[in-house]
Amino acid sequence: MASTKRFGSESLEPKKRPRMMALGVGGAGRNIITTLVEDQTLSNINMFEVGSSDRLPKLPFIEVSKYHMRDAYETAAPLSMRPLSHSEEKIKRRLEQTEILYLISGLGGETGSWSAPICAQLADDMNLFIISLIAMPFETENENRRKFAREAKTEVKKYSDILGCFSNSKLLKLNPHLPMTKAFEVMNTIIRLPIQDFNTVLTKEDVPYLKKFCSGNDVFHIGAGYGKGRERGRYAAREALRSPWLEDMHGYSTILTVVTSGTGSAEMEAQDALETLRDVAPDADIMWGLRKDPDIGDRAKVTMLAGK
Ligand SMILES: Nc1nc2c(ncn2[C@@H]2O[C@H](COP(=O)(O)OP(=O)(O)OP(=O)(O)O)[C@@H](O)[C@H]2O)c(=O)[nH]1
Ligand SMILES: [Mg+2]
Repeated sequence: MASTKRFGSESLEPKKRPRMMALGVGGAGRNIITTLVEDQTLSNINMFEVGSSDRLPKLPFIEVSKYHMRDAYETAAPLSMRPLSHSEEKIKRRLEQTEILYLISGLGGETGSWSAPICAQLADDMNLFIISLIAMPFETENENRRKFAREAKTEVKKYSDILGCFSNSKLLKLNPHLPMTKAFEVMNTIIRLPIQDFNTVLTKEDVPYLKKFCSGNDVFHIGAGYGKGRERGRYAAREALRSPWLEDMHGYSTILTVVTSGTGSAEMEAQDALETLRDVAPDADIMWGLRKDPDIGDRAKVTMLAGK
C-alpha cells in the first residue's frame, strides 16, 4: 500500500532546525549559490563557494586545487585508505557541525565534475544528509563533456541521499528561443526551489526518516507550480506535474513535496494538492510538508522531487 506521510514543522525555533550548509561547486554551482545568498529566508544556511580561484568569490570561499580533486576523483581507494589532500582537508573542516548539506554543481567541466563527487564522499563519511542538486549539460554541448557529466553524476549519486538532476536542455522545451545566459538564469531559479522550500520546514527529527524514505531511488526530478483561485492547491499540483523535468509520472515510486500556502487555508490547499498527486501516482510513497509564506499572496505553490 502506498503511504502518505507528513514531515517537517512550520513553527519551530530556529535553534531546533538542523544545521545546514550549501556548497556551490565549480562555475555553475558558484553562479547558483551566489544568487541564493540574497534570499533572507536562507540566512540560517552556511554557504560557501568551492572552486579554484579563477574568479573573485562573492561568498566565503573554499579554494581547492582542481588537480587535488582530480587525483581524489580518479583514485578508487575509499577515504579511510588514503591520505586527504590539503584541498580535501579544507572541505572536511568546513563540513564539521553540519547535519544537512546542499551540494550544488553543474557537471561536465573539470572543477565541478571532479570536486562535487569528492565533497559528497567527504560529507557521506561524516554521515550528513546530502541533497545534491546537479545541472546536466545542454544536449548541444560537446559529447565528451556530456559523457564526463554522466560519469560524475554516477559518482555523486553513490554518496547522496537525494540526487536532484536538472537537465539544462529540458528548459528549452518550455522556451526554445531562450539565449544561453537567460536559460542559465531560469535554471538557477528552479534549482534553488527545493532549498528554499525545504529549508523552513525540515527538522532534525525528519533526517533519519527522510534518509530511509529516499534510499533506493536513482535520481529525483523536479516539478514546481503555482495555483490561484478556489482550487489553488490542485492547480499548483497540476502545474508542477507538467514540469519538463518530470517527463510523465510513470514509474515514480517516491515523492517528496512541500506545499506553500500564502494567505489562504493551508491545510485545504495541501489536501487538494496531495489528492492531485495521488491521482497520477497511485503507487508512490509520498512525504509532504507544509509552509506558510505570505509573500505569495492568495496563491498556493507546490514543489516536488519525484524519484524512481
Ligand atoms: N544551470 C546552470 N548550468 C550551468 C551554468 N554555468 C554552466 N553550466 C553548465 O554546467 C556545466 C559545467 O560548467 P562549469 O560549472 O562552468 O564548469 P567548471 O566546473 O567550472 O569546470 P572548469 O571551468 O572546466 O574547471 C556546463 O557544461 C553547463 O552545461 C549556470 O550558471 N547554470
Ligand atoms: Mg570553471
